[in-house]
Amino acid sequence: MAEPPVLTKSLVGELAICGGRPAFGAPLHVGRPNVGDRVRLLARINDMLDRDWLSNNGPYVKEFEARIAEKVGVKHCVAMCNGTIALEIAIRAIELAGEVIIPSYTFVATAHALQWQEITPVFCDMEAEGYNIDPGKIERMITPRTSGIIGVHVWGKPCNVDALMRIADRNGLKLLFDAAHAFGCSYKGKMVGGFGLAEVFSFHATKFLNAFEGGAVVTNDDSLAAKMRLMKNFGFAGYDEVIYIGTNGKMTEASAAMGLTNLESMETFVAVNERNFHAYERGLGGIPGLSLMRYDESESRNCQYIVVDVDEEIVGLSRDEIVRSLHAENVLARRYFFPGAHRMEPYRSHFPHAGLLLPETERRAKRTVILPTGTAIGADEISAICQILRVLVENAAELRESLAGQRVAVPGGTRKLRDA
Ligand code: T4K
Repeated sequence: MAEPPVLTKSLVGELAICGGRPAFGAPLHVGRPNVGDRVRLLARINDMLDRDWLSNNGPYVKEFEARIAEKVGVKHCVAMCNGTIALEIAIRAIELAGEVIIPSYTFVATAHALQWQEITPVFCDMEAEGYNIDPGKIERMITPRTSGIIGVHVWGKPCNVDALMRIADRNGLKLLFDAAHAFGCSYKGKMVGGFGLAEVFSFHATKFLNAFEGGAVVTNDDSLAAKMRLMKNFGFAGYDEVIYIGTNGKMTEASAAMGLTNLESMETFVAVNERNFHAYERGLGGIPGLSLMRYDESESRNCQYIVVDVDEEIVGLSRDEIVRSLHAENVLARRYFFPGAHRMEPYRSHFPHAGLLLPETERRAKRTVILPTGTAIGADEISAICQILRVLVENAAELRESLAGQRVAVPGGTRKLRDA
């Protein structure tokens, strides 16, 4: 019979990385999907099957678009098959070209959506306090080839929209937002979705609102919305009439059914995420060197991410030593967005020295750890995770010594754990 997990640990020797039994019998993932009422979902799927209409702008997609536009307070929502294609289509529709300034501290899809269309992403550094692009560093990145800026609302905390709008206006640049994390969040009381020329949501399985896979571009611009509707459907304006270059960016009816069902549970998802956030706040309280990212309580927020900054000098362990220790316990914490898009291909080869201009990004990428939350976990799991972190930090010196001797597998052999 499998040995039971060990939820309470107080000694270094009990830690799984030191040979103890893992705290959890099954992996705790970051990004477990939030799923609403299954009965409602299956009823919708049955209706869809009865209707024999599975894709191509079906009734659920139209309803989903209307609901999203209404929630966000914009004129148009154009639903797509995922957030990356939605970004690509938005970038093409607003006619970005040449170079576009983006943060490097983002999921690599923001950069790829540009590079895929042979537009060069120019990486700008992030704020010292916070996780978004630093408006004060944008203008020095502008060249005669710059056509726009893509702001990313990282972790659902809106970037400094006012400053970005001023910079875009002053320099004649187009402004788009990657709002993949920020559905349900507001900036100065106005819902994210209504800023810039357009904003792009992701409804991937791991996102606050999921549609299995899915995405959308929201905008108040009528002609832009019409153009994107053509683009996501091969450019078809009628049965045999193609009037534009397009691709296949359509959302399926099954995805829209999932999205609609989850929209109905949005308040529950926020409440669960907030409850989890407060459980982490209590559990991590007083652990020196670990700081939990806070959400602005005067704004709408989805609290979808538990983001912890690890100050190695205070903690006595690096972020990576902490992540490895958590993984040994079956807590699959993530190092988003390590190592920064500028250190991924093809950007690493294109701009080998980009890191020199991105000191805050390089710093943050080494210090940030994302912990599990969402409807898949509860107070007991969070309390156990925090207790493990407390044992790690309180015994950092002893643990480091014990880890120093351990070797781990790396491509091409093994290395000392600390250097891997
Ligand atoms: N812009 C930004 C700022 C983004 O963060 C993203 C996506 C995009 C654009 C592009 O939007 P999409 O094209 O994806 O709609 C994950 C997600 O796949 C990705 O959507 C997300 N950002 C990114 C931050 O995280 P990976 O490569 O880390 O995925 P993966 O497979 O490691 O899964 C993440 C975790 O979720 C795992 O711990 C397992 C868990 N998981 C995942 C799925 C799919 C589940 O428990 N169940 C599931 O069904 O990128």
